[in-house]
Amino acid sequence: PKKVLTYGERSELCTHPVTKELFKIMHEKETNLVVSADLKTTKEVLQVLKKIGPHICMAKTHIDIIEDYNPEFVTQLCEIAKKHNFLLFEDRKFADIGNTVKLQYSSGLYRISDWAHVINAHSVPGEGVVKGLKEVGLVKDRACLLIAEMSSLGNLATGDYTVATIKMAEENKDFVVGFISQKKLCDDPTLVHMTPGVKLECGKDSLGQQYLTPDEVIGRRGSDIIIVGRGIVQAHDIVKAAKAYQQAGYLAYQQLLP
Ligand code: 5FU
Repeated sequence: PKKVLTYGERSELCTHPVTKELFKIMHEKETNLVVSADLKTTKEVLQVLKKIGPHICMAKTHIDIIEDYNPEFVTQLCEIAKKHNFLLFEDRKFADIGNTVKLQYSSGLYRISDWAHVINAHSVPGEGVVKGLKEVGLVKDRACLLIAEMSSLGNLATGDYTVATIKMAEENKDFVVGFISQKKLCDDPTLVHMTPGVKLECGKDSLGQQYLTPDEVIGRRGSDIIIVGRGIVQAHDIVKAAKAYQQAGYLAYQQLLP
């Protein structure tokens, strides 16, 4: 069996600045937790991130959920990220032709490429989606994850679709740094696997979301990062919840090490 590398070792192997930084943060802060801050006001998002910043390696946003969006919000978001040493991931799920995603990434109200270290894309349009995003992101040292699998019931990102997505990532490693997936999909230690649909107890919501535990995701399925939304942001004590997910995710990782 292959030797499992530490986050520190993987950081050194990475040539992309974003994964190099991400694995370094994971190593130094001892966390493989990404929080999904799916809240409707700028105030709530900032409050949550100020509180749980020490426990996460990255914050995931859906910027189009926010009702009182303003550019000052992004300035504050960046300040908190810098202060607590975590990266920003906009879960935009780009899924159009190259020319359109290029505009969606750089322009409009949100100017995502100005502040998000990481974005993601569906592979369904074909390689043009990556090529378009790359034209904006590459010069800014940004990174992209491809959605190779989803957590939701009955999703179509399976089988040959997943295999073709892995190939698309491997062929665009200057910009694509890994996957949104439900398990480890390839052995390249410089590619990162990030898994949403995580709670301390497995189960589902009423709209098809399916949850796995940190131990299952990291320990058994070999993914690198747990993405947790409601498990943290809807908890009675969000700091306590963030600590619990940080601990569960990191323990599962440590148990894999030689
Ligand atoms: F690509 C995916 C996926 O396959 N499943 C997801 O749940 C993305 N997500 C996102 O992760 C989703 O849009 C939410 O922002 C988050 C999960 O939130 P939860 O509250 O932990 O269910």
